[in-house]
Order: sequence, then C-alpha cells, then structure tokens
Amino acid sequence: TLTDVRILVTGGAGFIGSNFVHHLVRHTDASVTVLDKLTYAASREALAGLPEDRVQLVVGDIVDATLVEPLVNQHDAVVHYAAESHNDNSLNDPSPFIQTNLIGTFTLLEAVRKAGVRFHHVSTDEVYGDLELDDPKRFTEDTPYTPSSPYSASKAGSDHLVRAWVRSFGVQATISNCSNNYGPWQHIEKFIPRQITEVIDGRRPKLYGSGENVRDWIHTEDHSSAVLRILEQGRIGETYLIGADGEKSNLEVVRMILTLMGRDADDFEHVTDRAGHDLRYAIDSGKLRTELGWTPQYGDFEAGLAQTVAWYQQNEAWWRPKKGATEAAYAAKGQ
Ligand code: NAD
Ligand code: TDX
Repeated sequence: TLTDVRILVTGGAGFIGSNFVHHLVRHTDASVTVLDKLTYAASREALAGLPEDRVQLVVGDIVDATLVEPLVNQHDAVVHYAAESHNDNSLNDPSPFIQTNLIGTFTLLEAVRKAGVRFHHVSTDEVYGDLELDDPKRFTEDTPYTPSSPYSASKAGSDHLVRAWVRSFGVQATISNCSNNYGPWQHIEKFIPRQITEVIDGRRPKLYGSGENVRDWIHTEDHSSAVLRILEQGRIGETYLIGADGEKSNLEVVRMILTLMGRDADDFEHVTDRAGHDLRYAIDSGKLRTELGWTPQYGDFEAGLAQTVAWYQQNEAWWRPKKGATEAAYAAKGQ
C-alpha cells in the first residue's frame, strides 16, 4: 500500500472524489491534498471528519496553471476527478465542460509533464457512445470512441490528451473509464438521488422517454477501490474499464426505488426525453479483474440501493437546500 506519499486529488469535494479521499485515508498512509473549485456540485460536508494532519483542502481552479504547477510539484501523484459531470447541464451550456474537462486536463498534464509526477485520469464509459439493447457485446478497452453529448465529448477529448501526453512526452499516466456510480453524496440532479428525493417529497419519479434506457450501476466505494488498485498496480500508459455487472433499465430502477420506499411500483411519470439520449451502456471489466485482481464488493444492487435510499432519508439537511433550484431547472425543460 501507499506509504509516505503525497497525493493530489482534483475534484475531491465532489460525489466520487470525496469517496476516494475517505478510501485513501482508510486504506493507505498517504497524505492527501484536495484541489477543488467548490462548484455547485461540491460539498465540504463530504470531507468532514477526516484527520487534519493527513487531508487538506485547496480551493481553486484546475484551469489556473499558476496555482496548479507549484501544487503538483509538491506531490508524488495526481488523481484527476475534477470535471463538470452532468449531461443535462452540458446540453443547457457546454462552455464550462470545455473549460474544466478539456483545458483543465491540459493544464494538469502540462504540470505533471514538467514535474515528472504520476497521473491517474478518471473518465467515463460514455466516451464509447451507446449500445443496442440486444447487443451481446459490452464496452472493452478496444471499443472505438463515439461520444454523444457535449459532456461525453469533452471527457473523450480529455482521454485523448492523456494518451498523447503519454506517447509524446512519456508522462507516467493511467486512465480508467467507469460505469454509472450511485451512493451517498451524489448531487440530486442525477437520476437515482433525484427520484429518491422526489418520492420523499411526495411527488412521482420522472423517467425520460420510455425508460427503456439501460445504465450499468456501480457503487462509488467499488469505483474507489478500483482506482486505488490501478494507482498502485496499473501499468503505465494503460486504460482499465471499471464496472460491476450492474445493468438495469431506468424503468427497473424507478420501480425498485418506489417499492423500497413503500410506494406503488407504477407510481411514476414519463417526461420529455433527453436530447441525444444514449440507449445503453455496459462494461466488460475483465482486464481489471484478471490483470489486477480487482473485484467489486457491492454485488447486490438492490441492497446498495436500499442503503442509498436510507442515506438520503437521513441526510435531508444536506440536499434540501439544492432541491428547489434543481427541480425548477428541470421543470423549465418539461423534465
Ligand atoms: P461531481 O460533479 O459530483 O464532482 C465534480 C467535482 O469537481 C466538484 O467537487 C467540483 O467542485 C469539482 N470541479 C469542477 N470543476 C472544477 C475546476 N475547474 N477546478 C477544480 N475543481 C472543479 O462529479 P462526480 O460524479 O463525482 O464525477 C467525478 C469524476 O468521475 C468526473 O471526472 C466524471 O467524469 C467521472 N465519472 C463519473 C461517473 C458518475 O457516474 N458520476 C462515472 C464515471 C466517471
Ligand atoms: O430525472 C431523470 N430521469 C431519467 O430518466 C434523470 C436525471 C435521468 N434520467 C435518465 C437519463 C439516463 O438514462 O437516467 C439515466 C441516468 O441519468 P444521469 O444520472 O444523468 O446519468 P448519465 O447521463 O447516465 O451519466 C452518469 O454516468 C456516467 C454521470 O452523470 C456521468 O458523470 C458519468 O460519466
């Protein structure tokens, strides 16, 4: 395990990055610096209770080279989570996605190139576009890139930058592309927490279009253990797909949430579909499992979902202030 190393975690105050910071503190001796701009998606609360002698927060923008370069110099590795992450927002205004996901990644790559620092880039399965519902194949590391949305195109571009910096400049980098995450601290703009909080508020879950779209769900804790494994044992220049065999249609997920929360499983509504809505994502994580011996711990999606429902029921004080504005933005688009 990592001993006496200093790790810079960008986006460490977000949903998945904050889980990784807790994971690092529990499972390694590393000291951690979080670099986070604290956008609408961040929460300081997700970092509460961590040991002050091991974790510090630097509030700043990954696009700012004058901040990033000296900070990168003081660390042994950078794990890069910071991003604009929501597809629907990228359809309303792509501009921050280009800034943060492309220019921000470029800025970090230049800093690690100059400093000779190890880099892990956290990306998404959405770079591979979508699959037909009945396609027997899943995404692998060899699937061609065909991103659909401004969000996924910006993540695809950032992946290409990382590969180019590895090949052209010898940057010591790895990449992971993970499937859809769920768990505590996910912003209520996202599918699962939006529907849980709608049910808490006595309203009906809202399915885009038919609800037949399939996502491949993984608990954030499993994503974190996979990223740590790649950071410790991954081969430089390689890409690893992360997934937990969690394919479910949106309709199935909504029915599960309603049932877990004691409501009629059919008490949902259909709303305006997302423009360019990807039909299905599915990950084959065979390389990560075979080469690095990783296995997910949350095999039972329904049990993980039940824990997540309980977490949102118990942490209303955290999400309540975000709810009104989030729903107003959706309502303006008939969603
Ligand atoms: P999130 O939106 O919850 O968190 C993103 C964090 O990045 C926030 O804390 C935000 O303040 C910070 N940030 C944004 N712009 C910044 C900037 N310019 N400078 C510094 N910090 C900035 O996102 P998430 O869902 O936790 O996703 C984290 C990463 O994982 C992203 O790179 C995303 O593409 C990737 N990913 C997410 C999923 C998923 O299901 N959510 C799946 C696969 C990959
Ligand atoms: O209210 C909703 N109703 C609905 O049917 C919302 C918010 C979403 N949906 C659908 C759209 C998708 O098919 O649910 C599915 C999941 O939607 P999101 O939570 O917005 O996730 P997705 O677009 O699949 O992207 C997520 O996984 C990959 C993350 O947000 C990305 O950051 C990650 O890269």
